[in-house]
Amino acid sequence: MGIERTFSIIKPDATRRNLTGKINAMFEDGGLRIVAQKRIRMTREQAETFYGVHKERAFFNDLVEFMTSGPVVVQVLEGENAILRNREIMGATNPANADEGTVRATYGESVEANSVHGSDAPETAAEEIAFFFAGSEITG
Ligand code: RTP
Ligand code: MG
Repeated sequence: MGIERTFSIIKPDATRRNLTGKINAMFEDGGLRIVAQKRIRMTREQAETFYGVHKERAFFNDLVEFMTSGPVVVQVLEGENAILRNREIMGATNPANADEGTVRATYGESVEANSVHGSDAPETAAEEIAFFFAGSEITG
């Protein structure tokens, strides 16, 4: 518990539909503060490394293709219990199973094009933040 930071990505399906502001409002209304943010085009190498834990999965190549198909917004979100809070705001991986009012239920198109990523634990949050941001780019 306490104030935590988590890593978030607004995925290409959402940037394509110009939903960055609407999704950020859901994070902010949910009690999270955006303490770092940049819009980038992920390289294939970055996507493969970032999702390395899934490299044996059948969906890996499609996922890398999708995550490099358009711009993404990488972010650091800060707040009370931010990792779990963000996962509540996002909803279940598959938008069909996500609770009403969550980002994925509202905007997700499919299990792959599910609009957002959020870290799942303190260790992965720290790794994912460091993968995309220098300490000097984050201000609380
Ligand atoms: P995330 O890491 O993005 O927050 O999502 P998650 O923990 O809810 O889902 P995870 O199992 O870690 O999967 C990572 C991302 O891979 C895509 N995916 N596609 N085609 C499929 O069956 C499938 N399953 C997962 C999704 O974009 C998911 O967020
Ligand atoms: Mg995951």
